[in-house]
Amino acid sequence: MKGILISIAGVPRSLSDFVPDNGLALLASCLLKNNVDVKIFDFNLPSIFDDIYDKNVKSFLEKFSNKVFVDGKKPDFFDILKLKFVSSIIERNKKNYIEKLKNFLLETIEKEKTEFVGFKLWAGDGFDWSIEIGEFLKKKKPELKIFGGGPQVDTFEHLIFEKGKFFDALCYGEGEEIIVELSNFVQGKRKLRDIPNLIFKENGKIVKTERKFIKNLDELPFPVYTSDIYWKIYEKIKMFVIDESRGCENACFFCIHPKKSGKRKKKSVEKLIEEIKFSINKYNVFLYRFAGSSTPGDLILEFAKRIIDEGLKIDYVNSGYVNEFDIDFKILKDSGCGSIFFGIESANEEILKKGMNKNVKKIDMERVLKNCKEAGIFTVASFIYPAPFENEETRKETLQFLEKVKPDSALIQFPGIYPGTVWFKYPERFNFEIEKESYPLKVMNYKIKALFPPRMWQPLPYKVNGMSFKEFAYETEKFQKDINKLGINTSISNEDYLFYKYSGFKSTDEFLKFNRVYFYSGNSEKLKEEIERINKNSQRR
Ligand code: B12
Repeated sequence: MKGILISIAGVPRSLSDFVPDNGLALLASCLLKNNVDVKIFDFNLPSIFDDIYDKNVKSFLEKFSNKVFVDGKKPDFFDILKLKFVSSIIERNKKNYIEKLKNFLLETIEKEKTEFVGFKLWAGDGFDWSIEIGEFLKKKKPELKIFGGGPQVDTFEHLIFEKGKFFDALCYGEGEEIIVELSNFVQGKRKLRDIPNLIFKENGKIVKTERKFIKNLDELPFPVYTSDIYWKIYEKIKMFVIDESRGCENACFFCIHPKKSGKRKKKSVEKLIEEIKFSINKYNVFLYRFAGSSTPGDLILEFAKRIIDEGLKIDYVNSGYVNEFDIDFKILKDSGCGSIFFGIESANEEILKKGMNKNVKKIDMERVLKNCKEAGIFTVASFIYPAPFENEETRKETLQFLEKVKPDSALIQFPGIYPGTVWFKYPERFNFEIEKESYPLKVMNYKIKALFPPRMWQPLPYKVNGMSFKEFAYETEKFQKDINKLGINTSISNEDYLFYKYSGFKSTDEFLKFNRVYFYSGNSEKLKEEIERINKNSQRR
């Protein structure tokens, strides 16, 4: 029995796109344990730029991005005209690239006699490309079973069938047991109706089977990243994502997690240490990013103590919820914790409570962020701006908070409304105006126009505090600029910090500037060199 797992996320936009996909590596591991021969095709690689950005495109974008990002000059009228022209060439090249992927996958499937394909579905370009390729494969090989799973299914569920009718089944929630059952289905040993976490069509009607959660994360096998299974793993960054916890108790109104992963579960520290040791010995990997959207504070502290006791020399980053992080950050720092991402969202307690369901006190946020920074951990605070109920006063309050706390980086996003969240369910409660019926289908394949600033993207069809997309995206941009004026960076995430640490760049500013140029102009050579440096430097211990 042979299967392949595929991830296509579109044109890479940041170094984190080059981190190996732990989700697919875990599914592959489950399949291997059940004697299914599997391969992972993760097309999120620097070399993708060579297919999509041809020589002329690269050369114009390099000049343009050096002018704008390095020299800090404003683009003129002719630059914008040329940018529009280049953008249309890129769109044409993307079409050719999809054709290339189709043929490559079809040849592989025919040569290997593959019986099923599983797509991990992402948003944006990656979603459209996966649908187009899946449709093509099904047409050429009707007997081939095609499944879909991943974050996009958790958000849009059965609506995915509106764009991709060819899927034999979609998997929502956790997929470890499901992918094995699906391979049994392909062999005729199981019926779809008897497999949990599925959405499929029967006689034209949508069927959703019962939800099942993994009970004990310790029982999961380790993800598999060997080069015989994971295609072109050598082009990826040597950083592993460690699935230390799933689910979250906090139920923030904007977050999909209460729906995706249910109640919180944690891996034991014992198992985590075993996984780290295994990754060092087998793969020579020393950089880690925890997967949990909020890593439990008690778990990370226990983990840190064990890392120190065992004398393991690693670097890792994680995310945290303020109320759980009144902990001794020095221990974390000594164990190799390089950076923590805190979802702060706003400094105004009423916005937090009424708009986000976050019962966090400003005084606690200040203390935790300050303690984290003082321990020498690169402290990232993320904000949603403009938030529901935002006004001049609350804007000022968040700016003053930032001035006082001075995190190492403050990431600012406008409110994103995901189907399946409380924000989407009751928009009127949060000052959002949204056409609920048509919204999910409109945003399912929403594309970020990477070459242009957000205000020039296709407008998202909702209003925030009475403002249209153009208006609120402009507010976000202005807020970012005001934060920059405080001397605070607004672009570096927690994992970026580790990439920076080992990238060889002299300052975070330099790291940002050059990476902006590389990604903007599709400079795959420079990206590959940078990845090599990160991989080499992070192993020198
Ligand atoms: C770690 C992480 C990453 C890692 C690893 C990828 C991963 N595992 O998803 C890295 C750093 C590579 C990454 C990158 C990106 N990420 Co990310 N990432 C996360 C994060 C924080 C945790 C994911 C995780 O490890 N989950 C645990 C693993 C085991 O779950 P999983 O991968 O989803 O797979 C399980 C199921 O989904 C299912 N499944 C998945 N695929 C399939 C396929 C089949 C056939 C079946 C049956 C089942 C199945 O089974 C798996 C096992 O249970 C989540 C937020 C969160 N806390 O969930 C965001 C998140 C998944 N990322 C997100 C985004 C947007 C991105 C980027 C596009 C960021 C960017 N550059 O803009 C990139 C692109 C990805 C790429 N491949 O290049 C979004 C996805 C939104 C969407 N609808 O697409 C999320 C939800 C965050 C958010 N709210 O914005 N990410």
